[in-house]
Amino acid sequence: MKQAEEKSGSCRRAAQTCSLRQGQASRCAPPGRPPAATRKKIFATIIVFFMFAGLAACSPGGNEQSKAPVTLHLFTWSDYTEETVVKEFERRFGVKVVTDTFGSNEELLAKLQGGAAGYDVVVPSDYMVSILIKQGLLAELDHAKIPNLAHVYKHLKGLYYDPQNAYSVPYLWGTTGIGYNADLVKPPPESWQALWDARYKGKISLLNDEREVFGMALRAAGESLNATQPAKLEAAKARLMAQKALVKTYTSENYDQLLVSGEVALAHGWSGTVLRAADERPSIKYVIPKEGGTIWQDNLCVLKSSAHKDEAMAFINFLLEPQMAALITSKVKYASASEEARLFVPKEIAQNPAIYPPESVVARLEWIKDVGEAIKLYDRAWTELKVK
Ligand code: N2P
Repeated sequence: MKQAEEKSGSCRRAAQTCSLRQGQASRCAPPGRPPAATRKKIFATIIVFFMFAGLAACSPGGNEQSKAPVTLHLFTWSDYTEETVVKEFERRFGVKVVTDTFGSNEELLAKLQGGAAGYDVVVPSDYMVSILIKQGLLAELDHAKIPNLAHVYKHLKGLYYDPQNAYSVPYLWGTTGIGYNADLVKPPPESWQALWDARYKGKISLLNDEREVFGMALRAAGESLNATQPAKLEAAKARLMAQKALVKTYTSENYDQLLVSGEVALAHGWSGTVLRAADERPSIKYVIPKEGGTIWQDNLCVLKSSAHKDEAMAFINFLLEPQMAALITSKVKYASASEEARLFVPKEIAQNPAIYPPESVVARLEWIKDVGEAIKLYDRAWTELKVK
């Protein structure tokens, strides 16, 4: 991307230089040169030549201008894209972006394993990056093409799931907690136990996400959300089964609207989505229960099967441009991995502890990890929970 930008910068510079030279040439033609009219023709030819060469260099495919314009397919979380940023990328690079969305990491994985063809850029969370790497689905990144990686917070790079960031670039991060309507829920919830409070029967939603839901039930019982012992998972399942009669719906995609409309009083959900609901209805609040919950980071990755890896990396680099990253964070209300971006977001966001939680809160949180073979226990328990 940087390359393309440099190209477009030099295109502008080339055009300026050409016109400057043209002016100088006609003013200071030394004796013995061809007559003015001929010189003009030569200059015109040179200028036209450079204009075409410049246009070719400015096109995203560089010297491949004869090919049809590239379309990049982005597969990302719902409500995760800021349209103006995508439009700006399309304008600047002449690449079209088509976006498709998913609601959970498992949905992303299932689609990719099912052979979903044609996606270029995907946005898995931490533990899913390690699974996709293991499955050989991700392309190695060329860091020279993603210079904006330099703006990413040091402590968000090199995490357990991709220690060299060879396959993933940190994008947005956040937490999982409870969104609640303070007009309906009194006193304000402090514990995950609020999601088992029979007074809110039929007014509770949970994420439609097996690791998040089991993680929540495990943390509520003081366990790690990465527990692998069958007895612990059985116990978590029993608690979730008992809770089921209170749950209106398992959804990761419209609980903000359910909170706003008042159909739901308590929603197990992700920080930014709840905060967006709070913008629409100020009685909506976000809390991370005292037992702690998930901290997660979503990442930009290129699929090994992508036919447009250069454009994909250009896009990733673009999303990490501090001003672009700031626009995204301002809209989606998830913290940008870019340290620079925080300088460009409004103060109410940069200093909002629900978006950028302080160290003391982060200390209570846990990352979801790839549990290896134990995922089969989770899958089975989740299926049982959803069908019964
Ligand atoms: C919001 C997506 C949040 C991503 N729609 C959670 N990893």
